[in-house]
Amino acid sequence: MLTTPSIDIFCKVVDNYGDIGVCWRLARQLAARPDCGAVRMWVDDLKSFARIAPEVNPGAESQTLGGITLFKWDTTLCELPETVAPADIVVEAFACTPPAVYVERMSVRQLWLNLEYLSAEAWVESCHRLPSVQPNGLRKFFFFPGFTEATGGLLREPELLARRDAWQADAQARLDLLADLGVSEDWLHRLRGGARLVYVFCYPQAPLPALLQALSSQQGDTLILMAAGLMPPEAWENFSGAGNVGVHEHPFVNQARFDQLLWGSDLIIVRGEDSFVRAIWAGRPMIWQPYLQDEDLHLEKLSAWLALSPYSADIKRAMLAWNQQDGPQFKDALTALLYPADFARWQTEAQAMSLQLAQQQDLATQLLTFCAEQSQTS
Ligand code: TRH
Repeated sequence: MLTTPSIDIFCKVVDNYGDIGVCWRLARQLAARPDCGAVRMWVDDLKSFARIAPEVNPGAESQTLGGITLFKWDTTLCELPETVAPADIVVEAFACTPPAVYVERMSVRQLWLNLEYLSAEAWVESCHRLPSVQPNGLRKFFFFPGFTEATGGLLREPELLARRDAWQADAQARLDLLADLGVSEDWLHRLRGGARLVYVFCYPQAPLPALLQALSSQQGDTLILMAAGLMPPEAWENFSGAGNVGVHEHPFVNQARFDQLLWGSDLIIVRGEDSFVRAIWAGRPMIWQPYLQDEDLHLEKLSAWLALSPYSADIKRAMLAWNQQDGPQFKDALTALLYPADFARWQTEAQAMSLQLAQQQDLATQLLTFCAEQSQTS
């Protein structure tokens, strides 16, 4: 029986910030638990990591952050100090495979999990928890996050929704955060007066001009907030709206602040995996753009999730148009959804989804429970 197991998490940053974003949240959630032992992380790209966690020193070979030991993972390295013994639980994120020298030191004593990408596709349920026998005879288990009882659930800290609710009830906290990120006094004034705040975290293929047109056709002001450098400047340059839409680019913030930016927005546009889940927890109207894949596989991912989501057909149509880069269709769909009664329905459906998914056990808890069960049977 495993009591307070130690945990090693391996992460290779393939692209963007989602790989490290997911691993960092998981590591912190595990390290904060009383039923968990020491947590170590091995990450190959500390520069990307430092953008979402400024406390990370990209030049250090090893460092300790909030009780978590972080090692720079040089993937060409063929040796490990003799003192490095594998932890009780070994999590490789997204099939990144720990270094061969580390795997050689593993035995049946270790529980080895491959934490997979998030998908709502039906096949995930049948693959979750499946073992795959490795060349050295060890078993590696697939661990799939997901939206249904038969999956590993979603990353969610204890009391997250209560913290979100308290923050959303505090109008000044939002204004202080925005002021801190350089939003102008003019826009702070407009937000105080009820201007809409839209957070945009998208891939460059998204039909941004259609978003700008839909928002500028509305009565009232809208401020779009997005991380600096995310879109090329041309994305905004040719837009001459009615003067009621502004764009503010903010410097990258840590994940706690990123969450608050989503909590404080009226409409959230997200992408990939981690920001997607955080937008769900924000409980506000959202549009998701899955990571683009060949042969439009991302559209299958989107459809699978939409089929599970409580959203009405018009909201689904808007999300599909955003992902198919269909500007005219997206503009019409969003414009219709911004009518007060329709937007109120969108708010209700978003709120219901976050409450419903929060009934599931969170991923970190499910992962530890699975490992405890496995250690009893092996
Ligand atoms: O950056 P992404 O596009 O990452 C993607 C996806 O994870 C995708 O599934 C994966 O296959 C691909 O990478 C390789 O989007 P995602 O998943 O939303 O991750 C972004 C992370 O960055 C998330 O943890 C939030 C964080 N973030 C901040 O902490 N501060 C910021 O200022 C911003 C803009 C993001």
